[in-house]
Amino acid sequence: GSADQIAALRAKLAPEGNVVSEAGRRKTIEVFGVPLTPVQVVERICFDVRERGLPMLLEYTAKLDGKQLTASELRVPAAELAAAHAAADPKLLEAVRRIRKRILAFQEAILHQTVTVQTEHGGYLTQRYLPLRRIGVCVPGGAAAYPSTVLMTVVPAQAAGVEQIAVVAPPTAFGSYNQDLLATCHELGVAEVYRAGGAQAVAALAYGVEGLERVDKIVGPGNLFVALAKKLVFGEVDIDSIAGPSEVIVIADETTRADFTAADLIAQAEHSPGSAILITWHAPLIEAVVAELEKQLATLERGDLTRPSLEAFGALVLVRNADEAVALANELATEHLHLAGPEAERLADRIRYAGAIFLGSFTPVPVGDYAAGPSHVLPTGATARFASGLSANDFLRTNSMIHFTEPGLAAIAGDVLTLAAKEGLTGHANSVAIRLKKLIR
Ligand code: HSO
Ligand code: ZN
Repeated sequence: GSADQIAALRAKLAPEGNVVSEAGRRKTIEVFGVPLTPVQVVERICFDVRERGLPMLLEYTAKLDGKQLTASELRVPAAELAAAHAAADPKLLEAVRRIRKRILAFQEAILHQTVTVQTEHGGYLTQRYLPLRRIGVCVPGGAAAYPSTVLMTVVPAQAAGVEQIAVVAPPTAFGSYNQDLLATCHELGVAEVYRAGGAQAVAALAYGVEGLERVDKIVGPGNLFVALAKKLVFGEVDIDSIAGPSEVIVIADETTRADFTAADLIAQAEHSPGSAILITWHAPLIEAVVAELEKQLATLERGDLTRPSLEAFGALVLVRNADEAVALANELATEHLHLAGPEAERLADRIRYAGAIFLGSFTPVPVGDYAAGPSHVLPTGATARFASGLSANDFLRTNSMIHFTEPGLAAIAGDVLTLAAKEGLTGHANSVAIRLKKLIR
């Protein structure tokens, strides 16, 4: 591919609404009666919530989400969570329980372990991992309800040992009024669910408002406003990486079934927006996939949402060979990379940049979206260059611990004194030297 072709594909992976998209950032909106960029809007919302707390959170919820809530309606009552759980489809709850176990098993297995290195003369150095105390999870409520996002954020946090988890979801039918979402929270032991979304919810989590204690870290996906607000509050709280619209690249070969691949592209586009790119060196596959897409879209329930998403953010790319496919995939650093052919493992060895890699014909992305174990909160918009998917380790922080014995100090003192002298910090030098005198007999 030429540089132009790569740029065109990259644009498909960073549609408007993605925080890394220039177009999305520049477009102005009139929330406050004057045209402002999304960044300016978010700055104002965060400032207001920080300065004036709960009344502003409720005001923005009314203004932007169209839902007038009273102070006591911000938090979903315990009885309502319990009722949603009691009324839930038993099949949902059974699935949630089984999936929770799978996620927990994987997330616990990958947890960083405290490391101690013994040093000379009986000293030691330790890197100790401790869970965060209190986190906030953003669950989106736009184009669909996402109980799976609750699983994929809350369970890794629980695996890490986080004590308090506050979930925020917009006050919509797909958000915090969604009964499956509430039932899933209850099943996972999440007792704090708040009816708030967008930048105002992020600000409330970051700064705290009456009835919602501030958190130490905010995770979870969201629209442009959520993403920009997370960026803004970062530093006063931690955040996870900033995820935009979902994406997949499928690399397929002559053995790949066109109906499988079409279904995989549709599954991603269904997020609407969601980008879906097929890369192959087998030209007939492209024709076959086009035909399959038409066939499957015709019978698909969400076809009206999926078709425009495919048209805007989909692409079928013919390359010369597997090497070119790998190079292009690395260039695009996509959220999901599905290596559909029998050579998946060999190709995966050469993939450096991707959020999650799906290997083989029987590992469609939805398995990872819903049930496998690694979190589905993954870096999008080519941020896989530097960002990683969410995991239990993101809910840990460390203390280093340093212990020296008297002879250990004597052994290292010379180096400390040399640097202290170079920096002109005689107090530092003295704090070591004063201990040394005792040793010098
Ligand atoms: N593909 C989304 C996750 C998701 N899919 C939730 C279905 N529900 C981001 O990885
Ligand atoms: Zn998905």
